[in-house]
Amino acid sequence: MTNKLSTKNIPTWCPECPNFIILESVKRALSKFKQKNLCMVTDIGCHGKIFDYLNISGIYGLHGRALPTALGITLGNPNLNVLAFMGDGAIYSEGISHFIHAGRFNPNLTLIVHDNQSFSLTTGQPTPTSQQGYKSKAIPMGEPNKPLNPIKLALASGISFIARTNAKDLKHTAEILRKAIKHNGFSFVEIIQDCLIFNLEINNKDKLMYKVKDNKNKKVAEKLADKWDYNSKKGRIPLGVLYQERKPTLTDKWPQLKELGKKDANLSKKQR
Ligand SMILES: Cc1ncc(C[n+]2csc(CCOP(=O)(O)OP(=O)(O)O)c2C)c(N)n1
Ligand code: SF4
Repeated sequence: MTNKLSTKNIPTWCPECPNFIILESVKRALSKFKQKNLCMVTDIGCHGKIFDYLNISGIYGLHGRALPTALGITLGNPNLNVLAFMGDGAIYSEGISHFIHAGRFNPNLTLIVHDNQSFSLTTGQPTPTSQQGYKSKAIPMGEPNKPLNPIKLALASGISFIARTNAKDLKHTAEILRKAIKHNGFSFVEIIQDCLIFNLEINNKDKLMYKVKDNKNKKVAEKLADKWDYNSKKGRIPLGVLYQERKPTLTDKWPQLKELGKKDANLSKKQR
């Protein structure tokens, strides 16, 4: 799709990498929002290259730190729609504490995780969502630990919008991203993104995937989170809005931020 959200940069992702489809899903989701109110922070990794191909303002962050950077932007201007793009290595390893606290603080921003169960840019080291036994040149004896289930951690951390999609399903990912950005509070979208070069063994789980209706029941969400353990190609993988609740946001909790929001802070008259 060539539109105002595209740049002239030529993508350097591997041919047919599902990151291309994620880029198109994001553009489709963002087409409904005012471009001047959008802002992104990307992490370091293959996913982070999206910074070069998406024509919105932003910062190319430090590895594992895109989320606190996005939170800082939200503090400066609560009226922006801020998106943080991170890899599973970045958020569930280096950035794990930020994930938990973002759930507690509930800032009004969206975290998009490209989960390929591998540190792909740096040639396939295991991340916290890699399956037990995963072998790469970095870990020839195989990963000894079981993977983290980020959906369960998100629920335990109080994240108020939790969704999962399949990168290969452009339309569904765009629809869920739109809902995530509209959500008032912290929204987390985990996108299953096969890497075509590293950790191939866990790829192609499409047959296990099924879509659920938007869910607001915590007990149901806990059951949905348990359906797949990130460790094997067994079980079923629910996609969609796995949990959503309305609870006070960071802005609701701090009167100073509310005031800043009213003033349309940091936007010049021309931009408004
Ligand atoms: C603090 C820090 N640790 C490690 C690195 C090296 N590093 C850069 S990108 C990367 C891998 C990124 O993997 P992931 O976040 O899963 O994204 P992907 O490449 O799979 O999209 C690593 C380990 C770094 N730049 N900074
Ligand atoms: S290494 Fe994997 S994630 Fe990175 S661009 Fe290539 S296929 Fe995509």
